Amino acid sequence: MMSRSEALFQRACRVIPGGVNSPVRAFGSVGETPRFIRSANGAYLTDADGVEYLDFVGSWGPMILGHNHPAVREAVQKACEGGLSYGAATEYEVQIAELICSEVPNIEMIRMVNSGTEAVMSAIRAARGYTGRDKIVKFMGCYHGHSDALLVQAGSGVMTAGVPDSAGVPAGCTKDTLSAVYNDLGSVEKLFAEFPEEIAAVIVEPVAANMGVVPPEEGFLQGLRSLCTRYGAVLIFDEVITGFRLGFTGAQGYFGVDADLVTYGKIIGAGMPVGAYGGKREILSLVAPSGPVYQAGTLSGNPVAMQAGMAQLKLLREHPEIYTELNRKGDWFFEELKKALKECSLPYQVNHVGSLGSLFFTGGPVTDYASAKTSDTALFASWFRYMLGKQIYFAPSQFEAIFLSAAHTREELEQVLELGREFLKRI
Ligand code: KE4
Repeated sequence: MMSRSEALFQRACRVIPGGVNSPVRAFGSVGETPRFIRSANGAYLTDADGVEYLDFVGSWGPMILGHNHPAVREAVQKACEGGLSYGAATEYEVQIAELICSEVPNIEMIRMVNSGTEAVMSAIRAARGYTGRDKIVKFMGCYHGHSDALLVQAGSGVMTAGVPDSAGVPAGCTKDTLSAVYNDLGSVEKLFAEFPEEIAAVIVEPVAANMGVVPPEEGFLQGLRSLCTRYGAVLIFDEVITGFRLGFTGAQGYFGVDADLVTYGKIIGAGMPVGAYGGKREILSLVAPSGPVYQAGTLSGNPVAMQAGMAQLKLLREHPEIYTELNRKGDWFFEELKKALKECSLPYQVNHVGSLGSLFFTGGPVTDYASAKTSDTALFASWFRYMLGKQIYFAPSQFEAIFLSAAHTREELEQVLELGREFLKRI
């Protein structure tokens, strides 16, 4: 008898490309039928067949408090009573912008958009408008959404699919995109030496989380800061994942490095479609209608989404202990995973920063795209299938992250570690 997910997937494949609205959801690299989810609560998902899973994806990051948090749900329910969208300015977008600008370093102004892709695309345009330069530097294995110029040796679903770039992107769109090696400052210095006055921006995931999780090595982010200052380029921190996850001040606060522009997504919408880009007033004031850099959006600053995001950010701001506990939980969990590997004398790697981490099925350290790609994706797939069979839902790709939330309990994590040991003992 076919499961409901299987039946739904068959139907979906007839009317939606690949049966999904975002490629990584298709479970393509793990040889499983994608689970169609019916509901979620706290740390759990429930699929169309009523099977419950302990969830380590958390909608790819937004669910830092766990799914369906009462404060967020009630804010959305109340917001809906006022209607869904006006296409006009509202107090709600002012409130969330004031909160972020008052609490996060270097965010003097911020513009709301509808996705991380849109936030990054717009930040790049603002940096180009501000400097009058065309070239941008990105890092192999980092993923910044699917805008043309950034689909160059990208991570996440692109890396999972094993296609270095995308079809349909004209060479003209990527000719000004330069690729560097994550954690290799020399590779960036070389590009600046070659194009000393042509680089508008360097964009970096301050903790790379789209080739699996790869932390910045000591001095890497600080080095990017000095290079951008020296050559007059804009430093963009893509904090779509790290923003409001590592702490309320994100990676800037966590690592003590100042960016010029920061992009956000995920947590600031609490699960509703929200992205944002913010930073120095002298750059943001060039964005229309106050300046010549055009950017717009019908649903930008949507009142329901703003109230959802505000409810989540207010909770995080008023309860900093959430971060202390979450980061401590992450340190404990990922260190225990390392111990389990040692107990089984397995050479595999665990990278993590706070509540973000990855288990890489490769024998050497994972510090960049090339080393991440040495991972045994077939072995990852069997790990994934084993865990899914035990009702543990990890990201269906070696090149994604494990997201812990405030809703995961120590007991649940201990059970997962026990299951992990069982799997690892069989390898
Ligand atoms: P969205 O357009 O998907 O909202 O954000 C793009 C983006 C930008 N920057 C970073 C650092 C990101 O991680 C993302 C999107 N993250 C992926 C997960 N690795 C989204 C999952 C998906 O594509 O379905």
